[in-house]
Amino acid sequence: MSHSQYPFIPYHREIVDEAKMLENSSMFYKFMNERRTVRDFSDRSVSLEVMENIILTASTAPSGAHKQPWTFCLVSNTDIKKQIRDGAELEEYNSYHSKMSKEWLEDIAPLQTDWHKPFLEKAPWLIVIFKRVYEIINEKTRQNYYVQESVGIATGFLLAAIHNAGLAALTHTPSPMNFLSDVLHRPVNERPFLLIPVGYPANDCKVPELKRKEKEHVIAYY
Ligand code: IYR
Repeated sequence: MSHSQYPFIPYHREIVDEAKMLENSSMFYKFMNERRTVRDFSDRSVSLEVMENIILTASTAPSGAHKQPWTFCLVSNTDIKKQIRDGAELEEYNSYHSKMSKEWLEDIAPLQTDWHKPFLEKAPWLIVIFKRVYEIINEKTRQNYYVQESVGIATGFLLAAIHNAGLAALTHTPSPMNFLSDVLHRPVNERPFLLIPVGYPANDCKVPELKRKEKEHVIAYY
């Protein structure tokens, strides 16, 4: 059976000896373990080129049928950032005052968050991730696959790339997020997935003292 219309190309990874592999994996773990979610940003600028590299890295993520079902809206415009802040604060005010359960509020108490979201104007960039639930090609719809998984993986790559660049981010989920589609005039096949402010942490930035689970609690061995 010939698949010549779907060409394959050779793929190799450089063989890394076991000692080096152990060192690389341990160093990468330590590096990623330094990543923290930040809510206190500096207004110091970050170049567009850096942001584009970060997004291109995210877009290398695997996706169902290689559809890359994502759009990363990159916002620096102060007017649009204000509209996003206003929309988010309206939703968050309602969440904190009536929608979130007592248990939920208890669970996030250590993060000391509230409905005020000044970082949405302070951070130099907002990345608004949209998942593309289907494609529109020549006015016809075409399916995408495992969209939630694909966009989740791409977001993980994005957060790693932001950390690697020496920057910080917040994975923010004002709920509901429909206002983002309106503010950014997104097409009907896209749904908001996450709102991610990116920048330098403020000089006096503090983060909650959190512990991460030990390996016994995250790995089940068979
Ligand atoms: N979305 C709200 C509340 C919130 C919810 C969870 I779950 C968190 O981990 C943190 C916050 C907010 O962003 O304030």
